[in-house]
Amino acid sequence: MARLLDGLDLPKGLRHLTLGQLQQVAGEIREEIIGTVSETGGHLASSLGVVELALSIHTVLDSPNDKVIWDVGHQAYAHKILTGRLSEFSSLRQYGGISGFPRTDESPHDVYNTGHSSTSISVALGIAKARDLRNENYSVLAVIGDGSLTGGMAFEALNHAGQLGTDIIVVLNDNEMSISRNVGGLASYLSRIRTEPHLLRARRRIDRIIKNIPIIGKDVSESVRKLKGSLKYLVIPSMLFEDLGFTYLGPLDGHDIPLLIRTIQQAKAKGGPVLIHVVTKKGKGYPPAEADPRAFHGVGKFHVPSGKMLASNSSKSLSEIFGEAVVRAASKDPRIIAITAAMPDGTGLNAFMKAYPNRFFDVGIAEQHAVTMAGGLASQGFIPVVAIYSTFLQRAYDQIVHDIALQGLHVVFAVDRAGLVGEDGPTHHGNLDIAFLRSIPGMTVMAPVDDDELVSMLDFALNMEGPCAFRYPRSSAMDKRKKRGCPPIEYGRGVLLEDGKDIAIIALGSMVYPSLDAAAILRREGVSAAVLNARFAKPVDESLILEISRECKKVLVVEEASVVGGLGSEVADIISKKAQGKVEFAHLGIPDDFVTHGPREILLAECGLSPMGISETALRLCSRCQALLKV
Ligand SMILES: Cc1ncc(C[n+]2csc(CCOP(=O)(O)OP(=O)(O)O)c2C)c(N)n1
Repeated sequence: MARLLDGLDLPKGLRHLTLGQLQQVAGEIREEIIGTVSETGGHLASSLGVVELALSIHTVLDSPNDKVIWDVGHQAYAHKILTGRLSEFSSLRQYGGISGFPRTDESPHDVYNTGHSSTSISVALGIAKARDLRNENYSVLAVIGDGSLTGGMAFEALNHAGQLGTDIIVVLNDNEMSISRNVGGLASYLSRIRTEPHLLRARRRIDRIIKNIPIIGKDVSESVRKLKGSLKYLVIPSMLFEDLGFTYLGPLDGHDIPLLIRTIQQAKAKGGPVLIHVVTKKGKGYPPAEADPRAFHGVGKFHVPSGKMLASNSSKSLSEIFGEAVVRAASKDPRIIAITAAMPDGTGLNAFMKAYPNRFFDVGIAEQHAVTMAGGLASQGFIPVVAIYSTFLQRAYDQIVHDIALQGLHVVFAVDRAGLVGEDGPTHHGNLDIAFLRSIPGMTVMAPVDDDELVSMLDFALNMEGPCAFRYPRSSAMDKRKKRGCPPIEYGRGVLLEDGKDIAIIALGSMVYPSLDAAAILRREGVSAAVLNARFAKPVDESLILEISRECKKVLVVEEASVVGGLGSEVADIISKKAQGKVEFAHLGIPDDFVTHGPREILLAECGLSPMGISETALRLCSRCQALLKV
């Protein structure tokens, strides 16, 4: 049977559909999302949960004249399909295909790039204010999940929006989940609203009655204030959003299309800041995802009929190896605490959560708070291990500087997903951590080459003083055949893995094994390359670097991090100051640009960070020197 979806002029065509047809389109979108994501991987459960919501928004609003902002943007697949990207949808997250997140360069319906959480209300407020300043007339609507609402920025924006009174609509998509179950007082608050909506209605009635009491003199008004206070805080869940200046509509069934359409229309007509609280089921319409939304939050390829993941690699990830190592360390040292910002599974800290629930903290999507709380714990003699993805640690930069490093506090940062993450693309690549961490006084920065070295670096970090970070990429544990043993970590010292006389390759972390492979290629070309595992991006092993630089006369630094401010900058600095004129230098890293999405191997190769790319750069450096010698 032909799909209704294929013949529609989207999004405008939605306005002419009957309820039955809208429901049919919802079913077709779900099938499209499930079919595509089973092949491409992606954020399945979150996207399935908002199909009716996306349909209703695009039925009422006139995008792109009206502006719709999706917080994080991982749930925007239905929005993409509904805004003219059905025919490209099968290329989701593929190299050269459409992005898994809203991208302004992909469609005028994506009004803002997102990927990190809790930004949507600030963006919406900015756009709404721009509209008001120009006396324009359109609606601005932000969709934010209950998980993303735990991020501080969301509260900062709510606080400001309530004060400004600007026309904006915030849709709170409450599915009780972040990636794992949502945490904190806000989650309990939303749960009370969900389970006791009659209390909210009663509260509104009482508020109306109080408003209508004629107020004669100060005493009456004082008793009314007291009455309101006691009712508000003792009988009925406090209405946080209304108290902040929003009109609150809800809670409503986020899969009921007519109700959603009516409510969005009401919100538009009402004006001012309006918050619509919708309750949705994460994974809706695909039983395996409904049953286990946590596993289906972000998935690789899977078998649609059974929901079974088609894992390409069964070996443990570096995150799991890290998680197990922290548990082992914690069994010997009661001072060790583990902290995650809403990523217990992704960081491997779920093992710690089970083993030591009292010493484990999931703070919600609140990286800044995670870091400063770790500072508080460290100031009292505990040893916090804060595991955060490189890209999300960007958010807590001031906290690392001001709340940790400035006081020399011993906090260990496990920086996961460092370097190029692959299909999630530029919002998620972790290419800046080396640069931003290296520039902080007193900070130690390491990068392991494999799982053994990761475990050794964790132990080393736990036993040193002051702030310390080690960063590792998204990848499975290294190929066992490549294991070379792991000599003990010494502060600020690298390890010479292979001797050579023509060129020295100084490699960091994930680039050490590709550099060894490059050295093998070079050997076949008659070039003898030394390979140094730098281990430390700060402090660097200056004496060893100078020694092999002087010996080889050519130095190539290779790192999976931005070329701006990376290890290469430091090595170039050392060479220029201390071996001037005698050593030729080249640097391979992630270029000073935002790298697109696609398989990690392709992206790395594009940056020249493959064995072939490294050997080619090394050969160029060698032949450049030859040419120079001949002149
Ligand atoms: C600053 C930041 N930290 C962490 C993440 C990783 N992350 C992506 S989605 C997500 C959960 C979002 O939960 P919610 O907003 O409730 O959306 P849902 O997936 O439940 O629809 C998290 C923690 C992120 N995108 N940004």
